[in-house]
Amino acid sequence: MGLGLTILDSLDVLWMAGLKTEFAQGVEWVRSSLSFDKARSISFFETTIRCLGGLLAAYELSGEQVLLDKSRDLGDRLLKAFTTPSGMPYTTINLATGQHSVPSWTRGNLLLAEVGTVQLEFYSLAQNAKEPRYSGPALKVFETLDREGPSLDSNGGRLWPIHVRPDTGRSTGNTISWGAMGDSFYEYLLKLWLGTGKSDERYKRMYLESILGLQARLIKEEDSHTYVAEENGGRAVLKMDHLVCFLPGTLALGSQHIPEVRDDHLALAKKLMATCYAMYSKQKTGLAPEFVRFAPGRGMTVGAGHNLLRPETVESLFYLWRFTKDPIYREWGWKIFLAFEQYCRIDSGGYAGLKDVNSLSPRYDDTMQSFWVAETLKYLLLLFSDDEALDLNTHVINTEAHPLRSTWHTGAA
Ligand code: DMJ
Repeated sequence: MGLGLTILDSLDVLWMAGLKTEFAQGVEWVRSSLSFDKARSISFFETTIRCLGGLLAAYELSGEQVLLDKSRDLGDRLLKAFTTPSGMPYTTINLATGQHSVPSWTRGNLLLAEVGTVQLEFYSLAQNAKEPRYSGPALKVFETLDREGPSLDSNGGRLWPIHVRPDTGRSTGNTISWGAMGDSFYEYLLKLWLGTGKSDERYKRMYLESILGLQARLIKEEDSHTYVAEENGGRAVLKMDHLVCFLPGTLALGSQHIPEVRDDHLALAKKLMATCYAMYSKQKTGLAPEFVRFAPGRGMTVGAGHNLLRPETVESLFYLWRFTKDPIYREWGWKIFLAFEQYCRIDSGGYAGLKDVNSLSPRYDDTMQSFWVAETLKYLLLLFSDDEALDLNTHVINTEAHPLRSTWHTGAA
């Protein structure tokens, strides 16, 4: 995106890993070379979760003023995206000119995960900058999704379609997914409740409605694997993206804060965690494909065999380890780490994604996604660190693994 993305996404993990020299080099680059005055169209969502989230987390850890100054500059530019008639943010934004658009491939629709996964970052910016104007538009998106979203199912559950109308903010179509295009909206229902110091019960209610909807309509069993299906046109689609593997971690986190669902949600988290690990252990390289299918009598099969170095399974292993202290979660994480080392590490430096997780002579995709450092390596570091490495009572971790302070209303440090 022309924004030093990997540097911004990596600052906080450098700090947390004790790599203070490299952290200082990154901050120096931000001070001397980072400019958001770039006349090109970029993703509003990706820039918010990776760049704004990365800068804010690094600021909170280090207190380096330039990181907050750059966050404000970026926030001011990103705010110009919240100008659809409904107040939902546009999909792309030009940080230099403020021009925005909705891409044609979504048939004029916005995507649930993109409009519903920027709230923690803007809320954090508002709190750190002491300027409430930064959070208003993003928080209003959740009000609109609540008001204009689907009605409750008979069991009190509620699942939001992945498409949203920019003119009204209304949910449209009947594709439901907790993987691509839906995933992190559900994650932020819980995390926004926690991140805002549990100050707005609306987010908790929406989160619990979504889990009831999930349990009634999408949770399936095949060959002893409990998994999360998708829905299209009212019919179940028996596939699961690796992206869904954030969910065991989110369920486990929620179970610590909502006593009435504690046992139920933790039990579901453990079952889904085992399925996510099986997505790795069943492949020749020990690395998971992008998605799997489930068919009666055939069990779990590969849907798309590439691996982009994604973090979701190690993310959930970290939460499950933190809350249960069952050593199996560290054992699984260690096996995944060794498989990444064996098959994705490049001799000349860095790591690359794989084109086929069942080929033992690696074919690389020649790309090291910034979330490999920001998320996958950070969650592995946290999985094998003592609890003091990150206090989950005072922080909530954004969808790009950037820890943000969550105690604004309780007064705790
Ligand atoms: C990351 O950018 C975030 O975790 C996002 O929520 C989902 N996709 C990638 C990682 O897979």
